[in-house]
Amino acid sequence: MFDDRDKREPGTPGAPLRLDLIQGELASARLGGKFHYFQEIDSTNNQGRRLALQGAPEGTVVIAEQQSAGRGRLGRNWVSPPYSNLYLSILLRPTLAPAQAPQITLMAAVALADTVAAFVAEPPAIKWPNDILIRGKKLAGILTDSSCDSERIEFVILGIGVNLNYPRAQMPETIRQRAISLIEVAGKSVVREIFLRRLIKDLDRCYGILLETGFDAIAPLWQARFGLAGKRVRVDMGDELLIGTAVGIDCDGALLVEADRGGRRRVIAGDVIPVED
Ligand code: BT5
Repeated sequence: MFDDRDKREPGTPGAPLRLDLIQGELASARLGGKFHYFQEIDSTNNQGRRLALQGAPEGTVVIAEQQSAGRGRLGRNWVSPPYSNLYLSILLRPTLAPAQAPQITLMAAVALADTVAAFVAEPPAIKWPNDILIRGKKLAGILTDSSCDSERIEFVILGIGVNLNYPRAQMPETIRQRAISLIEVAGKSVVREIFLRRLIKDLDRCYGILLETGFDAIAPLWQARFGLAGKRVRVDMGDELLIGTAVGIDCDGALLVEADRGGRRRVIAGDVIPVED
């Protein structure tokens, strides 16, 4: 059923991914040594977890043309139409303590923002903890699922969804006002294989920095791309609504907010919404 698609030139909109074009180049890297490719899957993070439990090595990539149950955080959905975007999950087995797991999300946001910046002149912004925005709209999201025991991280599934050749007109109403795709910013379609190769290399570089030098070396890179520094924010923490001014991140990746009610607060988990004054 995919015969016609398979005949399209790689890189043309709607053509299947040609992983053979990039795999050789990634063979020596920590990440991207092996790809598991699916035309459709429930969620690449779910498949990554299944492979991790079977003992797959660090750097294994699961990538799908579409997801039938793409996941965001807190049970939310990731809209995953076929053959236009990237949906991938990378299996990591970092030598980090469980409390350091959030650093993986922040490290990945730096890498993903660097990749995006290589394709468009308009600077991407990181929205804590896991969104990449352009023009204030969501271009990409990161979902990390970790498995830990009390002392160490067993594995992390680092999931990334990024809108590349996804025209606004095709987006469902639920996300059309708040989402964006690189094709709209670049004014032309993006060759997915080139984006993917660059992304894996940027992730490989940033992950190496995190493991070898530590989060102190990632934090300033993150801070430089933090779109909300000094801005008024509302943080929905589920059981509490915090209003104040975003400052940046703490040494462990927690969001720092100067609360209107006084005091500097650390946010470990929550949704950050910019507030118009
Ligand atoms: C995220 O969650 O932003 C994490 C998204 C991670 C998706 C990747 S795809 C590969 C891997 N496999 C998976 O199953 N997931 C990962 P969150 O911050 O909770 O944001 C979810 C919200 O973003 C939704 O409730 C929508 O409002 C919005 N959204 C959904 N699909 C979108 C899309 N394609 N583009 C922009 N926004 C979207």
